[in-house]
Amino acid sequence: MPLRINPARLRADFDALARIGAAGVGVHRPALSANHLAARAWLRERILAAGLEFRQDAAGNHSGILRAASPAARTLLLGSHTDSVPHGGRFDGALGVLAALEALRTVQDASLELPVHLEAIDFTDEEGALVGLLGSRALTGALTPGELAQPRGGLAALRDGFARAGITDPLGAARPPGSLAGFLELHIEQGPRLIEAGADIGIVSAIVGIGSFRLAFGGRADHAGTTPMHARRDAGRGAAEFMVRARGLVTRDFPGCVINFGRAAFEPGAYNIVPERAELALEFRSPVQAELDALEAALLGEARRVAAACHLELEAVKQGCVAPAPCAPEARAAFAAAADDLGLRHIPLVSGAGHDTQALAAVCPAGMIFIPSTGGSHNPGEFAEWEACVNGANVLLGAAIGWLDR
Ligand code: HGY
Ligand code: MN
Ligand code: MN
Repeated sequence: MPLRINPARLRADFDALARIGAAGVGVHRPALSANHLAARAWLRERILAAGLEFRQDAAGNHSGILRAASPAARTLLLGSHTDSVPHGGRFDGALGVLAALEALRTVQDASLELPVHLEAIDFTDEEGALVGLLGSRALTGALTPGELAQPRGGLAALRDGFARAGITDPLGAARPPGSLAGFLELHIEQGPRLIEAGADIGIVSAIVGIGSFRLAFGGRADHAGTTPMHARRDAGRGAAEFMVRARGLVTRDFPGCVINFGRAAFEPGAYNIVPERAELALEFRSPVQAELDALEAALLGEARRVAAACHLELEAVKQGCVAPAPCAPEARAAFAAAADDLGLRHIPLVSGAGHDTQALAAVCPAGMIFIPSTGGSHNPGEFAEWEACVNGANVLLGAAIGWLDR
């Protein structure tokens, strides 16, 4: 009889974690906030209560470890993230961390001897409240001093978060090359495709690349009543025109891509002052690096044209860029075999969301699965049926064990 997780134990953990930083039906646990640190303290307690080894690395990544007999064994990582977007959902990331912990407990309960150390990990700042994929890219050695010097969440937020969490040198989290046997992640789909296809499991084939810029249009503060319309250098007008034209550019010329302006801020920000400065948080995504590069160039060119037409200055500061990543064939095969063993219908999917898996893919075979979810995501209403969560956790467990037999 293949191993199965303990649904009641997983459910108890899921409900307990969802109460930490709860905001309505969702959660508000931005990376390294007090709510997030409370969630991590709870996770540490659950890891120790399970009799597993607890580890916190230099980037704050929290892990439970089930050691192999041989100290020289490599590590198979399972996990995701417990940080959330502001006022997000209770499934995004959390399900993957708890399913990983449940997989370790199930293997331990069965006294299964594995040839690898099995590690359930909660990566720091997956969502980018500070840097984005901070913990996973620190663990793989990809995080750079430059990213820490110019974090997309701002230096003050990064410093305050690190101070709260006692993180002093996140670059020290890099694992020795070759020490990782692989990485597997369970996540909700955060979109409609699995439900539309009537599938139980999405086996991710590739994960989009993500570029982000802080754009600022610079004009001149003026009286909103006495300054003739033709005489204004209105930074707000530049930002507004660019947002509309950028969306048109993507839908017309880059149909496989997406773009988002998550924040717009005008300064000085009064009803009766023509805005002097307009700052935009720009993010864009493509599953293909060359297309991501071409889209970046097209967007910056459009921003320059708008600035010139509106007699404005333009400041464009790159806030990070994560490469698209294919998922490892051996991970995809292990997930497919595990889903087949469970009689679950699976389809391949490209991920439009970024995930820690794409960071790990740079240093070891990495892959992930989705379960169907409704209510969108990055909002409190994201939801997954509990049966789907249990299916996903069992596929994660089955793939981890099956991986080692391959
Ligand atoms: O933004 C993303 O795609 C992920 O949820 N961090
Ligand atoms: Mn996530
Ligand atoms: Mn997310």
